[in-house]
Amino acid sequence: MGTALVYHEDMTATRLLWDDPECEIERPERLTAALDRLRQRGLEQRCLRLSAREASKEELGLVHSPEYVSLVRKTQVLGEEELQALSGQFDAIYFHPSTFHCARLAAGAGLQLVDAVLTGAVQNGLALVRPPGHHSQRAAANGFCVFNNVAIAAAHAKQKHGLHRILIVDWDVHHGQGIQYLFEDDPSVLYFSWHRYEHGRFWPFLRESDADAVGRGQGLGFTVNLPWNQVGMGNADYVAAFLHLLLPLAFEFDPELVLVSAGFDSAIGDPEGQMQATPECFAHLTHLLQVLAGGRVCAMLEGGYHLESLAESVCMTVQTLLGDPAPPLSGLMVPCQSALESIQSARAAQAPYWKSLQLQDVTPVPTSPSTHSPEGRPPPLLPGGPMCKAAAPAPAPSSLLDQLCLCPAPSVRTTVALTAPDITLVLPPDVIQQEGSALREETEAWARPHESLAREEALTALGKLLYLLDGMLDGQVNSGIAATPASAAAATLDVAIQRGLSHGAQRLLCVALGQLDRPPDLAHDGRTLWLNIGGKEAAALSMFHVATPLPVMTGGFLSCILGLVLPLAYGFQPDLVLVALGPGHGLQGPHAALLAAMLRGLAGGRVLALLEEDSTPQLAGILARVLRGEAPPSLGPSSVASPEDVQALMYLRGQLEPQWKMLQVRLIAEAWLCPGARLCHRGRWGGQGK
Ligand code: X5A
Ligand code: ZN
Repeated sequence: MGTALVYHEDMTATRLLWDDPECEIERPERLTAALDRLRQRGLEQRCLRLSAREASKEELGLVHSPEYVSLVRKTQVLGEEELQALSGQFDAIYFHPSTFHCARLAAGAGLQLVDAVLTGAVQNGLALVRPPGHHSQRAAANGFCVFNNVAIAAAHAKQKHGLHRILIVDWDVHHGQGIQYLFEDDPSVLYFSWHRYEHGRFWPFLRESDADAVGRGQGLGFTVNLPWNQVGMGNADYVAAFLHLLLPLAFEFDPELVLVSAGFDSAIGDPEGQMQATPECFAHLTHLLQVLAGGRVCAMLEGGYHLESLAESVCMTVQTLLGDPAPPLSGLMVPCQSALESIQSARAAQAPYWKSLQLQDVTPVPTSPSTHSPEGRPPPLLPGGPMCKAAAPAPAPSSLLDQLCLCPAPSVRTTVALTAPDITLVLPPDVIQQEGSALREETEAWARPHESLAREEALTALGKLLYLLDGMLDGQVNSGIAATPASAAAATLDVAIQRGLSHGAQRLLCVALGQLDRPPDLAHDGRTLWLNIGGKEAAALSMFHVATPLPVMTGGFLSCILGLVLPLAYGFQPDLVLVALGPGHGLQGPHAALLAAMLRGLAGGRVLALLEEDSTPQLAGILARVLRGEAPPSLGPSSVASPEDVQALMYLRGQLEPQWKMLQVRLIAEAWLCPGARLCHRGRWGGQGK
């Protein structure tokens, strides 16, 4: 449905006129660097370009006092000395004669973006603005911010569009205390912010930036602070924060709109943040937010002071808003201890207000397994005991992924290879229905060991699947859907795995729903992570062979995805994902769509969905749409997880978290669990940063 890019050249006018080492980083080149890079990448051209308008006095008045607005208006006619004197009355602020005009454009850009999204003109968008907004308060400029662009947009969405639930995600590295103050007693705005905090020793040095500030009155639980107490937080820390803190609350909140205070000073290289997250991480953060609110995501620029890192991160965000798959994340996916402490304390502070956090944190983790491996003894998690390195698969990226980085969007995003013809009716226009099939002899050779593939129907379906898979592995097609007769599902999946592994996939994630057993001849070499959802009981037969029952309630399904499937998937870093809806999978369309949409964040979006031939065209259609980048339908208010669902998750987490660190949400005496623990961590404090 399209992505808006809202901008106006006039916003490059405001600049620092005197010497001030604190403020000099907020300069016009921030906007031009970002925009130039968007053009270079051909991304700007793919967006609906909107020219920013000025916000009106009334619109500014949605969050600011009339006195403050007229004070800022008067700066237009002040001389340099007066400007400097007035600036000195605020913390980390400079005024310029153009500041009022720029700040009104910045706020107006946000309003235009929200209007474009809420009227359905576009699906999502980014407003490239300065000055930034999230520190500014009802009657105060602060931290380079004059008018609170995101807060004004939220108030406008409530007032003019009648929205009742707005999520604000502030991924800037500073605490947007301005937004917090403006909505702290308002349950219709859920404000999430992570920020460099260092136990209060980092700007703006506020007690109320800590995790125990959770809102007040009616707004209790609608302010979520995640303070980072060390610098150097990276991709694993950010993704873990989303999976284990933000997203459970966000799904429970069920927003109608997501606003992002998109500051990129939380990215690597930034002098303010001193963090380590790479630009691709912002593709993943964006992607993870796009499953909310039917994909209505409005991002507005806040900070970001390292021009190169800023420009790249902006490109990643826009590219993802446009629906391109996120590039794979680099680096070891192991959150650091300090990040886990922060996430855990924020979860504890929020638990009284959110059902999705409650059961999980109070249920004791069973020490002895409630299920047993076929041999009747506790499942051996790993041959040879705890293996810290296991979370770090082969360091060499596959050559396929290298190619993928050079050419991020294959010309054909999604192919559908179905034997049932009625699917065409529900396909979006740019989804290609595949005609081709693998060579007959080749197909027969793959089918030979499997009795269930002997039938003509099964063989035909297999030929199409193999052709599709080859297209994906060659990089011609990004994702696809294939169908198979129900009786041949297991064998077809087995062949798909073997073919994937022998044709270039280094690590293959297989998410099998329903009654599908791990192929018996599949090598235990750590190249395949087998995850069965729909098993009779929760069991971790090895760190690469996990089964869990299909959760009955939506709440349980969400915690299974966020608390188990995605942490395992992000930890494993596959370069190919197979999702199979096998016999008796019992998955509803919206649940299947959500799972597929979220798995698309892995492997550069290289996801093949395998359906049973008699699946409804609706199911195939909804999967085709999410695989090509459309937002999944929102699930609506989520029910709680059943005690059994929670039990299964807790059990698996207990079994697997020593090996799969992305699962971790509690603090464990790590040295005790895993004697080599120190080796698990990157030399994260050794390189850049402090
Ligand atoms: C928007 C933003 C930072 C202010 C830092 C002052 N402001 N030391 O990133
Ligand atoms: Zn910032």
